[in-house]
Amino acid sequence: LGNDDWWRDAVVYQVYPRSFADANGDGMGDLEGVRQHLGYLSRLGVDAIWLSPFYTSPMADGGYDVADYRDVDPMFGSLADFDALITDAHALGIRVIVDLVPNHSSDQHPWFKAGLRDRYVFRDRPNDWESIFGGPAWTQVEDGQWYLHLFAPEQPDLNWDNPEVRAEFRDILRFWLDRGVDGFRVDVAHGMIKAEGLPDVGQKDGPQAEMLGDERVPYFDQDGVHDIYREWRPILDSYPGGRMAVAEAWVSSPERLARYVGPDELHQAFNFEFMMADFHAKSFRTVIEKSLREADLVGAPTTWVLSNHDKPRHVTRHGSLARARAATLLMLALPGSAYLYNGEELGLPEVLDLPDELRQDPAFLRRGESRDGCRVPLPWTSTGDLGWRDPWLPIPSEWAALSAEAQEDDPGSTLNLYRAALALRKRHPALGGGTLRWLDSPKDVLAVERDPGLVVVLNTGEEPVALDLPGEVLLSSGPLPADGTIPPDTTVWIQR
Ligand code: TEU
Repeated sequence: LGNDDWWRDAVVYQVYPRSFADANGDGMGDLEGVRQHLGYLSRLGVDAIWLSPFYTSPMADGGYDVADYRDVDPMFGSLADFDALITDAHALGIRVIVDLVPNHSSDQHPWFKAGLRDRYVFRDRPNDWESIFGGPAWTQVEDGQWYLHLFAPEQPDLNWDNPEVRAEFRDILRFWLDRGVDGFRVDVAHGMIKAEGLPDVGQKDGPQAEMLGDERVPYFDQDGVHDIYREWRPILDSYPGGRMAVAEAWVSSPERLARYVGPDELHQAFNFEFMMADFHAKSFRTVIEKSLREADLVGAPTTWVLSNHDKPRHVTRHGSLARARAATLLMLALPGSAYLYNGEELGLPEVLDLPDELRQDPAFLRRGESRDGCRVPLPWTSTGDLGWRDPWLPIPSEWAALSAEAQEDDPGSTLNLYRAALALRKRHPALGGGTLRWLDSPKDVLAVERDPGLVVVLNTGEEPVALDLPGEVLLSSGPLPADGTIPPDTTVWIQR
């Protein structure tokens, strides 16, 4: 599978297993569905897949509530299905990253059910911490004690001061490494360690999770969390073939993020700045410069993300498919690795009109925010049921036109744009690697030169722009007129 540093410029495709592909026809995606679509992923050109949780789970938070860290939920298949998936993926040169959820388990985990309170955070009295999903972060049990859950009440926080918890996770890492996984996506990687004495936050305006700012809350981004990664790194390094870990850490600055990455800790951290940027040349430039600061600090390229299972899809966030395609071509030309979210290659929008009674996100019940609209199953075929029987969330009928089948042979389709971009990325050393130099450009236009010899231009303005850039257009996110101008909401890759 090539070199140990594969992750530095990899394109990683996030599979949300429940929504990707359903092999057994029960309306939920499964691991066999993923295996059956490896050909599709290989033709798309991704280097790796990241599987969101498929472990035994009551699904109170889409599987981010794990009851058994060493088994597959029957809804998704079996360990044998996992082994078959990894074998076939590796045969196609596709690496496999799994999600690790160390901050909390399910309340159906045997430890919690057996009442092993020293492995969780139990107190006689709650403090003022709020759950990320809304409401207090504490729930009372029969005898009057309270337990901490930064997320849903069904997700009790584990006590990482307990050596048994640490030993268990080292063992879980080895369990999946022994099965051949190439890496881990570490969920809530800035959680786990809470400030000594669990001090009150004290501030009462707005959900605490949005107050990250410069004053860090006492339950996130605590120094002690780095000891855990220093314990994990030698385990990863003891396996051959470049096993890696990427942190999902929502922290306040590139400097704080950089602390998670390095030769003694994790290989990468998601850089969410790009996902939070507006569709405007100036905001993209600001965010790219900020992101490159992180890369400089850690001495390794950063990561880029436009969509995931927690945020509205970028077609909807940026306001149109043309803009989404333009943002994608910008992302795929930046130095570092890119994380794609299943369905973005089809140009799927956020589903905004799901009936309330079908929504399943615990955040919806508690604070009225729902992440279900980006978790609607992927349309595979253009006819009838779009490749699903009774899907767990209804697929809009208009998505027939966006199905993988409908886009397969259409040269202008989003699917074929992603394929062309990823194929070029494999061939062109300036994409994913190399250096970046800003070029002078009119307002509303972003122009960078990527060494060697590639120029990327994005027009976020309302008028076409004429640029005097000699070279051959390698790829464009939308149709280009014959007069040599770049239309609004378009990115082009030009070979100098
Ligand atoms: O997300 C962590 C996290 O901080 C997000 O919940 C974020 O604050 C929220 O989505 C804002 O929209 C991870 C997983 O990605 C998410 O799906 C889980 O629900 C959460 O952890 C708990 O495991």
